[in-house]
Amino acid sequence: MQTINSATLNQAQFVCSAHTHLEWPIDSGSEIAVAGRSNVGKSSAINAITGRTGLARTSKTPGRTRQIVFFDLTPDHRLVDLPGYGFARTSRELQQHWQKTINRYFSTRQALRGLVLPIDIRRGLMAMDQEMLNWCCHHALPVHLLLTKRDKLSRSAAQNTLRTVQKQLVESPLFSAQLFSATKKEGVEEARAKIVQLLMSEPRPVNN
Ligand SMILES: Nc1nc2c(ncn2[C@@H]2O[C@H](COP(=O)(O)OP(=O)(O)OP(=O)(O)O)[C@@H](O)[C@H]2O)c(=O)[nH]1
Ligand SMILES: [Mg+2]
Repeated sequence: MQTINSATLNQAQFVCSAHTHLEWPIDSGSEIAVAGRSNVGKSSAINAITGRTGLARTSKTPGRTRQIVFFDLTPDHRLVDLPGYGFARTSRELQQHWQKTINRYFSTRQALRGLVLPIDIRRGLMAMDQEMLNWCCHHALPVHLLLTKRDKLSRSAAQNTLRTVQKQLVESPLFSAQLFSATKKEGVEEARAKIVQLLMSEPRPVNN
C-alpha cells in the first residue's frame, strides 16, 4: 500500500454518495469515518482537514448529510462522511434505514481503521456519543474525538472541557481527544496527523 502523509489529505476527491450498501466502493485499502451527532460540524471538519472548502456539504440545518459520502485520498485510502445521529425530525422510516445501514457499515467494513467523532464543545459527551464509544471499545475500533466549535468558548473553558472529556473516556489506548475549530482552522494539523496514523494502522478483525 502507498505511504501517505498529512499532505495526502489535500488530495481528497468526492467518489460517491451512497444510499445503500450496494453503492459503497469496494472494501479494500483503508478508510476513516467521521461520525457524530447531527450538526456538530462533521462536514465542516472534513473540509478543514482536507483544506478543501465545499468538499463536504455543510449546513445550518441539522440532518444535512443524509447519505454515506466517500472521498478518495489515494486509490487505497478514503475518508467517509456519515449522516449525523440523533436528528429527531427525520422520518421514522429513514431513521430505521440509517440505523441499519450504519450498523452494517460499522460491523462489516474491513477497510474501516478508525472513527473521528466530533462533539460540540458546549455540550460535551452526550448519551449517544457514549453509546458509540462503548460500541467502538467493544469492537476494538480506535476513536479520535474532536471537540468542535472551540471558538465558541474561551481558551480556559475549552481546556477544562477537554480535561473533563479525557477523564470520561475509558482508559483505553484506543481513544484520544483534542480541541478543534473548523472556523478558526484550529487543531487541523493535530487531526491530520492522527488520521494519517489511523489510515496506516493494521485492520481489525471483522465478521462478514
Ligand atoms: N463557530 C463554529 N461553527 C462551526 C464550526 N464547525 C461547524 N460549524 C457550523 O455548524 C453548523 C453545522 O456544520 P456541519 O459541518 O454542516 O455539521 P454536520 O455535523 O456535518 O451536520 P449534519 O450533516 O447535518 O449532521 C454550520 O452552520 C457550520 O458553519 C466551528 O468550528 N465553529
Ligand atoms: Mg454533514
